[in-house]
Amino acid sequence: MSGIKLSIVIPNFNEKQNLDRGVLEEVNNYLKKVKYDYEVIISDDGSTDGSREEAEKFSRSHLGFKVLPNPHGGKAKAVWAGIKAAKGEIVLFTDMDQSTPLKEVEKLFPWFDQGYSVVFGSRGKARANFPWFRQLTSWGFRVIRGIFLLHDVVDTQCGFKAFKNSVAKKIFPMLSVLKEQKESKGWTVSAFDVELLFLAEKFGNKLKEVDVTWKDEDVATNKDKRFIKESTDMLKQILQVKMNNLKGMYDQK
Ligand SMILES: Nc1nc2c(ncn2[C@@H]2O[C@H](COP(=O)(O)OP(=O)(O)O)[C@@H](O)[C@H]2O)c(=O)[nH]1
Ligand SMILES: [Mg+2]
Repeated sequence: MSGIKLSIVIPNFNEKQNLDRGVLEEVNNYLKKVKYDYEVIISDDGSTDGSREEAEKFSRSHLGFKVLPNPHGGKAKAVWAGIKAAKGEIVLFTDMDQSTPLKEVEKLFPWFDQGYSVVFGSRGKARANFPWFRQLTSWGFRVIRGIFLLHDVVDTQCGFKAFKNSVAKKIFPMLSVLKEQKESKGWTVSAFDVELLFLAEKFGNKLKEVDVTWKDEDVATNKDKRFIKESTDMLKQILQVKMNNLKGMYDQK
């Protein structure tokens, strides 16, 4: 055993603007106060804006922080690279913009003692700083997803999810996006969160959704997010997960 209680995996793709705003200092200021051992793994996703170098510089002067360089492959691949390296009992992945501040992990911890092995943040229904068109697409996404999969989950997409280490290491490799060989370009989100929770539940893990604070703190202006296209892509992937399951693709031999 490493003695590390919490591994925090932060995927990083061209997050210079958030780094300049001091997100890593924020994370470190919180962690300085905790009484357990931790590690912060910044899993770089082929950044080209100098953010990897900036995170490396920060890591050299802050104990417990390290950067893992990876070729660009999208968020799921970057998170998985971080999880593979994680030594903590519990592994949390969270977004660089810290829209959910790391402190919220305190709300997740108690559930692990109650036999849950996947405990994830939920942004609730009304989200601060969330423009109306995102409210609308996320509502539509939730309604349709709930018809097909994960009926009891309100928010599958919150970027703040914690797992027992062994569970994360078992479930992640089953994700369809991680089996794709093709190179990713630009910003790619996917419904990997949906598949992740679906698989975790399918393989007998107890899932707990916990309300966390979420306020859009993202200052990045380089994220060209086409919400309509992303939402339709996500819907396709929800149907894909449903189909994969019906075809027995996730069943272990
Ligand atoms: N969207 C996106 N995020 C990535 C990618 N690779 C790594 N990431 C990281 O994954 C997290 C996504 O968070 P964010 O952009 O705030 O997503 P959102 O708030 O859900 O729209 C950030 O820490 C990104 O730096 C990628 O290819 N696309
Ligand atoms: Mg964000």
